[in-house]
Amino acid sequence: MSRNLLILLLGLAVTAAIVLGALAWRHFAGPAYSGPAIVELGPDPDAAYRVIEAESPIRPSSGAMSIVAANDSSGNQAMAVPAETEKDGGKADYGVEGLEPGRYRLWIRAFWQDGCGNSVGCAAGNKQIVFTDGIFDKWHWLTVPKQFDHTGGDFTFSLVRREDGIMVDQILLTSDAGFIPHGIVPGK
Ligand SMILES: [Ca+2]
Repeated sequence: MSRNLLILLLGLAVTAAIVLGALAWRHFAGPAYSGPAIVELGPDPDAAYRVIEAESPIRPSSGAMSIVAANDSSGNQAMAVPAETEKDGGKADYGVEGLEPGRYRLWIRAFWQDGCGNSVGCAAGNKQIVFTDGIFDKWHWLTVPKQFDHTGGDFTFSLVRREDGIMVDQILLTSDAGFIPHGIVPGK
């Protein structure tokens, strides 16, 4: 083997190690979040996709709704109503700046403890919807059939306590009606 070929092969090996190392770091480190994390993503260039970390409300949450450490969640944190909390009420407020006009669908990545802890309300203006389903003890995305129209500009909404024993990791607002999120939605 010639000396030049050896140097070339060594160079390729070092480059591959650096690339693989960077990919592994990205995979394990996950997206870096600081403050209210609102990111853009999605396959449809004409649609809006906004992701909010549930543990990043625009003001401190109230009542029994509080930020908790959570395995397998984005940022390792979630907004929760801890099981058997003795606190009353519970609300967390969120805001998205400059949301594009359109018809939107709201998704949440939730973890329900059981059939007595499997719902959370979401209020925007004078409207309220309820997220609930029968998938327990695992993170999953869920939505509601109803979409809403936004005329453009800032959009604010709240998660509202209904039951205890629930956690919400991420919230997704999208004007892509057919988009179905899976797993942790990446930031950038
Ligand atoms: Ca989170």
